[in-house]
Amino acid sequence: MALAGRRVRTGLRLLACDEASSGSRGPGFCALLASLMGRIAALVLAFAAACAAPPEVRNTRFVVGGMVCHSCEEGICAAVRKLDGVEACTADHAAGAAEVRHDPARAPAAAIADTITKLGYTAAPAAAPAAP
Ligand SMILES: [Cu+2]
Repeated sequence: MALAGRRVRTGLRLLACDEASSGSRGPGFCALLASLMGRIAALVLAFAAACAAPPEVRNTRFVVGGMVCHSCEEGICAAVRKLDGVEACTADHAAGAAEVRHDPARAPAAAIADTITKLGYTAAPAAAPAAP
């Protein structure tokens, strides 16, 4: 039978529609399938939009040990600012801290701490994150 051959060739989706037209699944099945496909497409688009959304930039405070003068602050921030995803850096040797404005997706706090540590200081994100 021609219909059987068509089912084999065209695959699942048409098979479902053929069954719908014969009444075994009700007339709304194809419409339901189309609406489901539409929803999946909308979901994919929403996901793509989320990926293209502006990065979530935030401030992270680091406890930095070993800074003794102003040029320590400068050296640390010069290195940290070179990281992709870092927007700003301030360091305070008296407070033993650095404040970094960064996109955690591109410049995670761990990578920033690592950069500071490689310069010979100790560094760790402060326990309580600073307000964005
Ligand atoms: Cu110094």
